[in-house]
Amino acid sequence: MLPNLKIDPKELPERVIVCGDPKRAVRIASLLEEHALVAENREYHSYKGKWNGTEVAVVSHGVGSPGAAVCFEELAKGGVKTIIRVGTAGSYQKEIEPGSLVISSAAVRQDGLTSQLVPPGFPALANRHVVDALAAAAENHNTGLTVAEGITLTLDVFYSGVVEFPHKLYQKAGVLAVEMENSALFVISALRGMRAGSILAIDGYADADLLETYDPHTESTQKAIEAEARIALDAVVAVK
Ligand code: R1X
Repeated sequence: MLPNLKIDPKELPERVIVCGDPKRAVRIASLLEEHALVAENREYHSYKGKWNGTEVAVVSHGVGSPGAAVCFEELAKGGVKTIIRVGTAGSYQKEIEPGSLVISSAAVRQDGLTSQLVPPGFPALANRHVVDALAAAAENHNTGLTVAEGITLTLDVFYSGVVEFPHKLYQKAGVLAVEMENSALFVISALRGMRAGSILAIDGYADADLLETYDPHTESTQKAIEAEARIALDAVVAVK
């Protein structure tokens, strides 16, 4: 039994969608044929079903890299081979407006967790086949939403304190968006021989004062989340 996910590895398909929010997991799972709850423990809620005839699980990982890492490690231990994260993120670039989608090709490791797993220069890379599958699925869906692909940044801080994070530097370097779990997913996948990717719905601007402005419940963000879920499901079953 996987202790935190509370799943018998025999229940786990090799292809998994992960997302932070347990409620989003049930929403995504409800799109699957023959969907059923597999387990619920802490923030880790797991469902499975079929997408175009292929078995897929949907598992929530909660907010932040350390908790999410527990989920990713146990998925690896359970024999999972392909993971796509369906997440949300704040944009770094004006033209990537709320309601857009971002496919992450790599993550800047500004989290605390991965430096306790691997040395500083170790890259956090998405798997190129997964990135390609996400890009192809996004094109097929023809949602009319802006879809960007490139480097994202993983940060532990959501609401800032008194230390100023150098957002401008990363914006200038062309980083597209900021979220809190991709680097954990990409590093752990590299260490454990899994293929991982991530698609993100933009729910605001990362350098804004989030305590004043953050609202992920708008219609445009919800529409982007619905679109990214379907794109990720197509990609997770398509990836060779
Ligand atoms: O990755 C970030 C985190 O899981 C994006 O949104 C969540 C915080 O609201």
